Amino acid sequence: MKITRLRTQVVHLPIDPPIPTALLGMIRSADCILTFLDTDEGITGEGLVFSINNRRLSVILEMIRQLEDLVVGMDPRIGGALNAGAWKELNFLGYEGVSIVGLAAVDNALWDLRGKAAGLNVAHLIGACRTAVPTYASGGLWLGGSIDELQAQARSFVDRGFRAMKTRVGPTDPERMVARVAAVREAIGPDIGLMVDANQQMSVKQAIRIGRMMEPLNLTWFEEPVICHDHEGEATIRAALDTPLASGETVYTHRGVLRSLQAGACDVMMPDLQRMGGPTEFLKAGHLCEAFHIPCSSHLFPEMSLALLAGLPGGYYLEHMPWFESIYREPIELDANGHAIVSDRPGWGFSFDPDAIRHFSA
Ligand code: SMN
Ligand code: MG
Repeated sequence: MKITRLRTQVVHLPIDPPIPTALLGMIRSADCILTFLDTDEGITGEGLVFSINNRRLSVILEMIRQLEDLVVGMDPRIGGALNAGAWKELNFLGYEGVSIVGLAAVDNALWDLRGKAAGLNVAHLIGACRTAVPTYASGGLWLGGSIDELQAQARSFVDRGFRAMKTRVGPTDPERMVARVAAVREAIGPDIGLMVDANQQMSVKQAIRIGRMMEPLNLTWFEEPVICHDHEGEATIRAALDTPLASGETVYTHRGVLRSLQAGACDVMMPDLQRMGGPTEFLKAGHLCEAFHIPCSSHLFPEMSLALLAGLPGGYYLEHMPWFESIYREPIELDANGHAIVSDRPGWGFSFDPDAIRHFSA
């Protein structure tokens, strides 16, 4: 089997109502570049990367297109050669940012193709450790809204079968911030997992103070309290709190994850498939986490990350973000424990819906 062509398709997925965030302002859309790798045997691999609010999407698109010559002619069974080749090619531009996001788009499609060519889900292709992965609802409990609305949404996640969820904090006074988290805990009771994400907006001292105030709320983790480059600061906060500290969504490639692990920056790593540079790098990052005894979660991209977390011995919570679900034919299903079920369908097990592509590409 040989890859004959790389195709791309931009789709604009509205986020309605828009989401207020501390880091990125209002989020109104998830704009995706769907990437397809066609083969001479009629099988096509599919993957996606994205940008928020359509920002600089065309730059990413051009980067992906510029990588086509690395995969055309390739036998997908020898797909590991993509990264080896890309590493040399990207040396000039660097191993963070657009170059790595471009690589991720291609590698995401390549792993789907390898699974489809083998007739196996990617989880089974790599040797799954579990049939379902714990997951948490992440598409809600944003900044803004009243306490009543926050509590109603938290209860609605439990009603839908979730056994864990994440809320965001900032920018407001600590008492108000913690009161909102406490209200969520009160609404869901003690048995549901609760994460808090500060999106890098605190100082080390603020994070320790607010983290201490939240200790009685028995959080599953406190995420990205300080700016992503400050691994020393993260390590200081981690040492000061009993609550596990989560980080990693803003680091690039397994080398970024290694630096974070070496700095002792977190109790939970949450690599982002697009910033890793695709599944090849994500899995390397996951294995590094195992060597450091740190559970490996995921950031965004649940339809692809599910198979990868199922295949990692230290695979931990899948972030269930609903932003991309309208472009896929199949939804992520939860079992009775609120875990995301690994599909038996080949490749990612989630495929793009041509009608949805037409609808959202207009
Ligand atoms: C997040 C990331 C990207 C956009 C919105 C929110 C957040 C998360 O940090 O972890 O989901
Ligand atoms: Mg986050």
